[in-house]
Amino acid sequence: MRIPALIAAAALGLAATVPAAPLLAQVKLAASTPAAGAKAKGTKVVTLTFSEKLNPSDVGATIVMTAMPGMKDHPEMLIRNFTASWSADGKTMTLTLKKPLPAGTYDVRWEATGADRRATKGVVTFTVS
Ligand SMILES: [Cu+2]
Repeated sequence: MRIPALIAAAALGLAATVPAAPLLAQVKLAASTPAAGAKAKGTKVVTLTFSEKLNPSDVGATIVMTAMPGMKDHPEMLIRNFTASWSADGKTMTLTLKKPLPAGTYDVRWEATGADRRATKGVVTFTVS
């Protein structure tokens, strides 16, 4: 009796309170290396695995150093020396650094537009010693 219930709710102006199962789920980060909160060592590769196949041109990622041992008030420092590549299944983006990341705290900030055409963003924070 799902349809009559929806019609009744709409008639009462309550359609927004009816939980609707979206046909397309919003893109999510399924996994990363290093993982969020990880204490890593000698990191030269960062991977982001998404919940669905993505078009590489719909995804952006930056690596930002936010803290460094022994340095107070470290300004955000954009790490640029990496190249991005994609897995054959279109779900995993790999950022390969030219040199391992120096000791410090990093944010990997990503933004992706999935099949539902909604942009989602997120951040993975980890520490390198
Ligand atoms: Cu730094």
